[in-house]
Parts: sequence; C-alpha cells; structure tokens
Amino acid sequence: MGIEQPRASRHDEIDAIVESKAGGVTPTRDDADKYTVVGATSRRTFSNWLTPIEEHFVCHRNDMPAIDADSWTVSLTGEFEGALSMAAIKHEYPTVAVAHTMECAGNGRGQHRPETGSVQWGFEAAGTAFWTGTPVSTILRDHDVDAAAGRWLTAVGGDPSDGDDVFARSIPLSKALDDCILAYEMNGQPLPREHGYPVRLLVPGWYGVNSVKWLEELRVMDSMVVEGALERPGTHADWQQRAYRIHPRGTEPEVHETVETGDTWEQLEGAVDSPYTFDSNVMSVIGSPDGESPVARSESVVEVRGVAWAGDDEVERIEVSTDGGAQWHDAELYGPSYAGAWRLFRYDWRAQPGTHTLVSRATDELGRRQPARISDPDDWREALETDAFPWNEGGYAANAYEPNRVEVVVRSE
Ligand SMILES: Nc1nc2c(c(=O)[nH]1)N[C@H]1C(S)=C(S)[C@@H](COP(=O)(O)O)O[C@H]1N2
Ligand SMILES: [Mo]
Repeated sequence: MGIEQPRASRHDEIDAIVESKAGGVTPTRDDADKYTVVGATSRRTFSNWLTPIEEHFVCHRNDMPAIDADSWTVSLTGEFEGALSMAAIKHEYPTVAVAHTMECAGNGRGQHRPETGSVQWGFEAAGTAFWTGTPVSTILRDHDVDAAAGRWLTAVGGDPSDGDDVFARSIPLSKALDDCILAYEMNGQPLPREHGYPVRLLVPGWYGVNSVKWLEELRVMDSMVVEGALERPGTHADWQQRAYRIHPRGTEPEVHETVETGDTWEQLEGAVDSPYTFDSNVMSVIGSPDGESPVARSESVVEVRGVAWAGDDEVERIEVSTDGGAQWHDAELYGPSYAGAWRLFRYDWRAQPGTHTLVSRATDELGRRQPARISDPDDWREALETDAFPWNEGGYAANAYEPNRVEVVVRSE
C-alpha cells in the first residue's frame, strides 16, 4: 500500500520548502522516509499570535501536484452534482477570512516512549494563520444540499499517490456548514503550493489532516468515507479509517460509517473506540523565554509568553510553573480571541538566578486539562485517570505538558 512506502523525492521537496521559507522551518526526523515534514525552527514562533507563512509547518505524504489554477475544478458529488472553477469559488460566493490554529495530529508523536515510528514531531507542528476563502455553507445551500443530521462531507485531495491510496477525509456535515471554508489565501497571500494551491478545505480548530490540500472533490454522503465509497479507482479509506486513528498497541481500528461526536477528547473518554483525530485537544506551548540563551536577572521580572488552544472549544485557564510542575500560577490570556485559533498568554515571573524548568498547562471550557505525561503503552485504559495521555500506536493527538518544558538559565547580574 502506498502510504507504507518510502519516498525518495521528499528530500528535494523539503529542501525547496526550507529555502522558500528562508529557514523559518526545519525538517523533522522521519526514519521511514515518507512525509514532507518541516516544522517551526524556533520556539519563538509560539510567542506570537500570527504565524508568518515562513514559520508555518508543512505536512503531507505525496508529491505536491503542479496545478494550473485556470483549469482546476472542484467536483461536487454524492448528494449534489457540479463542478466549481476557481473563478466561481472566488467570485460567485461571499469572501470571508477565518483564523485557524493548524496542528498536525502527529504533533507530540516524538514524545512517545517507546517511539511509535513515522514522523517524530516535538511541538513544532502547529501554527495560526488567517485563511481567506468561501464558506462551504453557501456552496452547499446554492446546490440545495439537504443538511440532514448525521451526514458527512468527504474531501479528496488532488495529490498523486505513489501507491493506490486516495487522500480522502470526512467531517460531519454539521461542522462543514458551521465554519469551514474553501481557502485560497493564507495570511493575505495566494495559497503557497505546499499549503494546498490553488484551494484547500479549511476546518477551523480541527487537526490539520482534516484540511485537505489541493482540493479536487467534495462529496456529501450519509456515511464517512469507507472502502468503495468514492467513484474512482484505488483504496479510499486508508486516511480516514486506518491511519489517524488513536488506538492501543497491536489493535486494528474498527471501521465506522458514522460516529456520534466529532470531539476527539469525548471519543477518547470512551464514546468511540479507536477515536478519529477530529478537533484538536487542549494544548499550550511556551514561546519565550526560549531557553536558547540565558536571561539576565537585571530584567527582574521576566515575561513568560506563549500560546494555548483547544480546537473548536475555548481555552478557559492557563497555568505556568517555573519549577517543573511542583507549583502552578495562573497566567493571563490576552490578545485576539477567535473560535478555532489559539490565545496568547503571559505570566510575570520574578526570576531568581539559577536554572529553572518552565512548563505551561491549559484547561478548556469543558474542564479538560492537559495531562502531565504520555503513559506507558500498556496503560491505555487508566491513562487519562492518572494525568497521562494514552500512548497510542500511531502517536496521535498527544497533548502532555511535561515533554514541552523549557530549561531557562537566569544569570545573577
Ligand atoms: N491532499 C492532502 N491534504 C493534506 C495532507 C496530504 O498529505 N494531502 N496532509 C494533511 C496533514 S497530515 C496536515 S497536518 C495538514 C498540514 O497542512 P500544512 O502543510 O498547510 O501546514 O495538511 C493536511 N492536508
Ligand atoms: Mo498531520
């Protein structure tokens, strides 16, 4: 199967992206040699609300398609029919912009012990951008799609696989109607090729994998994508039903046609076995101080600054510890507040000379707090009750705070 094979061409692609992004991103380790993966070079990316394109991570599996936007169409299939040209997408519908914190579902995978294989991300696979495009809801209304409860929207990417797998992802139609867009600009620039030019689905607050790049087809169905669901050759359900599922070691996720909740954490708490990676789990990263160089004590009060997000839920509380998690202090959330995008936080730290371990932990509006660590592989069942995120075979959706700690040296002068 395609998604298991190494891909030699990825190195050239990564080099070109690193060059175009002027060093704001750095390749991430992928021993299996499959993915085009670059992440934020510096922790400082997480001390700003807006992530410049140059610092925004990239993640995909196949070679980027070379698309002629003038002749590109997005076909509408299943419960509706038609094809949208780029001109139609841009000019026949309202233009909106949404803020979205894109986080790879594999962010934090590299913190699993033992390692889980695949891309060893730390915390660098996250970024917040403004995405400009057309609301999916207006397109669906224009095509008289019956928004019956329980339906699904499947998005198919135009990236050519070196195997026979099709890159297809499904989201509940209710989410698509709520706030999803077909995005053709990122931070006011035409969508860069590596981010999905000329158009991608953008699913605010949900893990990056749901935001299908190089969008080629939108399909409305009564079920999410399963094998044989699409009218095209190849395997259809690898990316929805097999990869990007959260499950213990040695288990095969069961295929579901539908699930009752798109909330990843609710699934983890038992609503669905082998949860799907839909909305992002509550998470935070300190951006500054970055631990790269000592902090001068003469600054006396050091502002600890970072970002916190909770998928399409709100961040309610953010705490900072300067002693590795023994004592916690409430920090302040401030700055822009958009559904689906992270918040800035700050904490005034009266720093004493010495070496300190800084950590942050966020709690969302539903009372879910980042766990301290990732569990041992065999502790799947009791993980969440013991302040641990369940080690899972694919290394998905990890949001533990201890692995993201930063060691900061404070000089005495
Ligand atoms: N067509 C297509 N879309 C895709 C992917 C892909 O491999 N093919 N990768 C997904 C994954 S895993 C992530 S994390 C996001 C990353 O988006 P970015 O590269 O713009 O940051 O794109 C998603 N969309
Ligand atoms: Mo991803």
